[in-house]
Amino acid sequence: MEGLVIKNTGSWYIVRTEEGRDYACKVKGTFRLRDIRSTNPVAVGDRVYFETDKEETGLISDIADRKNYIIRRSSNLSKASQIIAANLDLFVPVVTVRHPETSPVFIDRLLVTAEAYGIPAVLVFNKIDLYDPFDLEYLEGLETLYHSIGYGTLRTSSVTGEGVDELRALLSGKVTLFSGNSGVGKSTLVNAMEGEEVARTNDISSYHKKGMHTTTFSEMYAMKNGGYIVDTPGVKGFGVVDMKKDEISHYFPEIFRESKGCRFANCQHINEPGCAVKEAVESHVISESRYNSYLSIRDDESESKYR
Ligand SMILES: Nc1nc2c(ncn2[C@@H]2O[C@H](COP(=O)(O)OP(=O)(O)O)[C@@H](O)[C@H]2O)c(=O)[nH]1
Ligand SMILES: [Mg+2]
Ligand SMILES: [Zn+2]
Repeated sequence: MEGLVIKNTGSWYIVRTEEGRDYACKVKGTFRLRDIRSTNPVAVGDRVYFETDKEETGLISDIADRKNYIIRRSSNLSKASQIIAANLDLFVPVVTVRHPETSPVFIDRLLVTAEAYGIPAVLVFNKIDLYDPFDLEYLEGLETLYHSIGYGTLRTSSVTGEGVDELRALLSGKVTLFSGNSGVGKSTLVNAMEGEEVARTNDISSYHKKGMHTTTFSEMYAMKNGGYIVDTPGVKGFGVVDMKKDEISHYFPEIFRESKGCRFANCQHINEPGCAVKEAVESHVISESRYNSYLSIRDDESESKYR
């Protein structure tokens, strides 16, 4: 049998078949993942083959080739990584200008991740019902900046419903990863799009469990009009495993574009002579904020700040 992994409970994978039947599956003992050291060989979004002799349970025997997958380092101690999701069509950083403020470097960190995996990204600015005139002015600046680089953006509010229909239409028929700081309203947005509570939110009662995540494993929500949303639990950010320091500039499209004018082919755009990127920052062709994110992500790549 064949199906799509829609949930990982830690001990079981929930696999949904084409007909919409769910099977709780385990991974066959002999099965080995070939290409990656991972704490979870199977991830949500994986298309798997499984054997079943019972009504509702099965054994996964193979995974179809993935078109992409997103990983997170499991801990500082181990080099193993956790696959968050596979076969994504769209990456949606959900960010907020306020309550809480998402830092520009974190926004860029998420976009760099999308670029590194080659997944199209659309930035969602959420909770816009809470923004005062100053926040809205700041937001306009951000929108202009990200549009100029080539990213689409959307304003949303689960309270007023603004942007919710547009977002639902954008996601229709796709497997989309929602990512962003905890508390920005990802789960509430999923519920707003679906018109019912499908994703658990961080409401008042769960604030008692300080530091604990509502869920530990990734889960995909099947949307009514087709498509799935992966709502990553408590993901503060994830390192792009194996992203080399001198590759980071490739994931800032505007920096990459300007870097072709640098005197040295291996220019890192720090303080080399004839650096076209630094010139572009000085003439405001590249934003200072983006350039600072570039430097910051470069510095952090060997550290653990974002994990
Ligand atoms: N004012 C306002 N509050 C929101 C909005 N979306 C979510 N919230 C609140 O923000 C908190 C965190 O939401 P949640 O969906 O759990 O965030 P998540 O951690 O990103 O999944 C909850 O108290 C929500 O009620 C919004 O659009 N406007
Ligand atoms: Mg949530
Ligand atoms: Zn340069």
